[in-house]
This record gives sequence, C-alpha cells and structure tokens, in this order.
Amino acid sequence: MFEVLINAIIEGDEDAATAAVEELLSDKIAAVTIINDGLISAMNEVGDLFREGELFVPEVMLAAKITSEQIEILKPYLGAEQPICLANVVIGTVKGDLHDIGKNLVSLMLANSGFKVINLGMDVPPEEFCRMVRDENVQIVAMSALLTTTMPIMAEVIKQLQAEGLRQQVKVIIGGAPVSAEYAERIGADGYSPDAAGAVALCRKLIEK
Ligand code: B1M
Repeated sequence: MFEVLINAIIEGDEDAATAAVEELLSDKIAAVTIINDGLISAMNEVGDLFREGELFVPEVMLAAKITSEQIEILKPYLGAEQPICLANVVIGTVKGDLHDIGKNLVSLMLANSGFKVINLGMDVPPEEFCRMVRDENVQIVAMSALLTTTMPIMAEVIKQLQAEGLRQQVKVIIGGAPVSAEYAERIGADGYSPDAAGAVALCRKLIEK
C-alpha cells in the first residue's frame, strides 16, 4: 500500500492517494510511519524525477499539494500532547524559498509536543523574524531552507538579530535538506535537526538549558 501511495503522489492522483492513506490508517499503520515511509519517500522520488527531467514544475507542485492534503488528513492521528506551553516558537521558510511541506511538518510536530508555534509561512524576510522576536515573547526562532541559494538568508537573520541586540534572548535552530550541523555551527545557530522529530527533541533540549 505504501507503493500505491507513493505512485499516486508521483502521478498526481489525489483520490488514489487519499484512498491509500485511508487504507493504511484502517490497517492501523501509525500516522507518523505513513508520513515518513509514504509521503516523504514520495517527495524524495518526485525530487529525483524532477532532477532527471522526468517531471516538471507543475507536476511537482501537484505532488506537493496532494502531500500537504494527506498531512491534513493525518493530523488528527498524530496524537497531540496536553495543551501546555513549553516555549513560544516562531517558524518560517526563509526569504526567496517557497518550499513549505517540511517546515509545516516541523511546525505540526512542535505544536503537538506542547510548543506554541507561530508559523510565518514561506518567503519570510529577516526583518519579519526579528520583528517577531522584538514584539512577541518568542524563545526559539526556527528556520527552514530547501535551496542552496536561500541557505545564506539564515546567516543574515542571525546577523540581524545580533545587530538589533536580540540574539541573546532567543535560541535559533535551522533545518532543511541542504542544511547541516556543520553549517549551523558556522553561522552561529544553536542547533540543527535533519527531521521534524529531531527538531522537537532539539527544542526540548535547548529550553532545558
Ligand atoms: Co523544489 N527543489 N524547487 N519545489 N523541490 C528541491 C528542493 C530540489 C532538491 C529538487 C531537485 O532538484 N532534486 C531542488 C533544490 C536544489 C538545490 O538548491 N540544491 C529544487 C529546485 C531547484 C526548485 C526550483 C528552483 C525549481 C524551478 O523552478 N526551476 C523552484 C524554487 C522555488 C523557490 O523556492 N523559490 C522549486 C519549486 C518547488 C515547488 C514550488 C514546485 C515545490 C514546493 C511546494 C511546497 O513546498 N509547497 C517543490 C518541491 C515539492 C521540491 C521537492 C521535490 C520536495 C520537497 C519536499 O517537500 N520534501 C524537493 C526535492 C527533495 O527534497 N528531495 C525540491 C518533503 C519534505 C517533508 O522534506 O522539506 O526536506 P523536507 O523537510 C524535512 C527535512 O528537511 C527537515 O524535516 C522535514 C521532515 O523530515 N526540515 C527541518 C525541513 N525544515 C526544517 C527545519 C528545522 C528542522 C528540520 O528546524 C527549523
């Protein structure tokens, strides 16, 4: 059924994707497994096919739309914890970058784990991250980038936080496919996670400190 789901997403068949997700759920497969082994695997294959010239931007957009819709279907099955507020997190995909599926997954997992999340969406300029830290009671800034060309914006946000005297009052975490722990260290972020579950663990660790 995972293969059916993956093929449905690649082929842009929304009804088949929804039917596959519903069947996996009725087979008692955990929502998080459906996301990891179904949806994320499908998007990775879509990325490979795009790079190889087998798929084009409109097809990638359709696959992304179907994936986001399936995440909405799975949301209620992800098991939210008690509504407590461990910390306020502001999250966004950086300026110039229109990839939001991974960032939305991180946002969802954080919210389900007791963090209050302000999701700024995508294409977020450095000034907006800084404004949130200045005006809202934010403890963690979380940035996502999927393009090598937009990664440097993360460094710009950190520089701007420093310039405005705001850097000491927040923790900064980064993630996204081209980002690494080494890059996080280089630009002076407080942490990096390769995935959404790791981002939750990282935020917990940072607020404990
Ligand atoms: Co684009 N795209 N895309 N794309 N796209 C990639 C990223 C690419 C790798 C595809 C490829 O060539 N194989 C490539 C980037 C190359 C590079 O820079 N190295 C690429 C390109 C080139 C482009 C365009 C330039 C294409 C063009 O127009 N010629 C263009 C750029 C637009 C822009 O942003 N300005 C573009 C456009 C698009 C769409 C709009 C069509 C669409 C995005 C739609 C949307 O997001 N709403 C799209 C998509 C869907 C992809 C791929 C196929 C899938 C991305 C995805 O959603 N993955 C992608 C190929 C790939 O990633 N294999 C590709 C699933 C998602 C769950 O994973 O986002 O990695 P991911 O998130 C993970 C982790 O990275 C991590 O946790 C998540 C869950 O595990 N994570 C964090 C993410 N953020 C985190 C933050 C954290 C912690 C962890 O803490 C804060």
